[in-house]
Parts: sequence; structure tokens; C-alpha cells
Amino acid sequence: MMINIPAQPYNYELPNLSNVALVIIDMQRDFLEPGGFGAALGNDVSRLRSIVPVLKQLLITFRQLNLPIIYTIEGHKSDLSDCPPSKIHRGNCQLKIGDIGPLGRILVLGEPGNAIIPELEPLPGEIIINKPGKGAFYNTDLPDKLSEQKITHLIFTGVTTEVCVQTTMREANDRGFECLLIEDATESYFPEFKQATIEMIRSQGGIVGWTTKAENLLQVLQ
Ligand code: TIU
Repeated sequence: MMINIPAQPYNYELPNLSNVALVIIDMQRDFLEPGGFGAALGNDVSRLRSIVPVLKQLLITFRQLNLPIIYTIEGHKSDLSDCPPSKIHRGNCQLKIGDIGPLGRILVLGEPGNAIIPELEPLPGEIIINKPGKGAFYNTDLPDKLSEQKITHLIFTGVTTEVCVQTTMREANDRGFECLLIEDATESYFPEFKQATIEMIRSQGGIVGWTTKAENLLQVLQ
């Protein structure tokens, strides 16, 4: 039975609930807490927290329905062999990727700052994709995980809207996935960039995908 979710630029259709996954992009301490990578880049990290309650609600609902949940984490191996020098030096920051900061080594996998924030902590069995880039398809096993579970529809959330969320959604769209961005479950350090991203994604008849508010999805799932 087709499930219709009110969205822009028109209804988002789920053929059934067995091919959909919730994707939670980079909700890690690095981007949401002082002393991490986001702060090292010069950002006010506090505004990203606003989406946590909505994201938690989505997480609870997907867990109740036993639907797949995929978390991504942006981070690098401890020897930085998967981090191009261009990325290390970009921004001319005092604290660079791999340097020791208040939350451990900046943007290095397994460091305290690299962990998902406690409110959204993954449960055993939920998929975690460590990614070296902004997009979650580059140099990861995400494509394998999606095809293993026959997932065709991706619900996007997380941070930041115009960087890792948008990059991943564009990558997914090119690979044939039907993508829905949850407007109140994604956030940016720059409100105007978040708004522009939402509008460009759904422009031209949904050139990259659809956008909607969480309640529109939750109402049909609950
Ligand atoms: N800087 C910024 O806005 N974002 C990132 O570096 N990574 C993610 O978006 N996760």
C-alpha cells in the first residue's frame, strides 16, 4: 500500500515501509559542542542543538517500527591517511584536524569529540558509517549496506544542512535513491544557508528530492 507524505514540491511516496531508512548525518560532539571541529572552524556551535528533540522523536518512532537507522560520523583514521592535506590545511585554523583539543584529537575516529551526542546514542545493531568526506558515499561501505537491506528511500536529518547533509543527499539522488529532507531535523551554523538549501533541493520539481516537516512523516508512521 502506497504511503503518501505531504511534502514539497509534491507528496513524497513510500511504496511500503520495508525499503526506507532514517539517515542521521554527523550528530557528533565535534559539530555540536564547544572545543570540537565546528568550533575550530570559527562557528557558533550552540544553534545546532535546536533539532535534538525532533530528531529524538524520529529516532524513537523508527526504533518502535523496527526500521533501519543509519548514523554517519565524519572522522579520520588516527594516522590521517584518509585525510587529504587540502582538508587539514583548509580554513587556516589554530586547531587543525588531528591536533589535540579539549574533546581529544580533532575529527579523529574514536576520540571523545567524534562520538554521537548522548541524547541520540546509537543502539547495538544500528548502522554507523564512518566517513572521511562530506558525502557519506565517498570512500565508505554505505552503498553495500543500502543494497544489502534493499533500501530505496532515504529520510535525511542531521548537520550541517548545506555541507554534509546536502552533499550526501545529492550523492544519493544521483544513485537513484528517493530522498526526503526533514526541515526541522536538520540545522546549519548559517540559517540563511539552511533555508537556501531547502529551497534548492525541492526546486525544479524536486531536482534533488523532497522536503517536509517531521510531523508530516510522524503522522503517517505512528
Ligand atoms: N563545517 C560544516 O558546516 N560542516 C562540516 O564540516 N561537516 C558536516 O556538515 N558534517
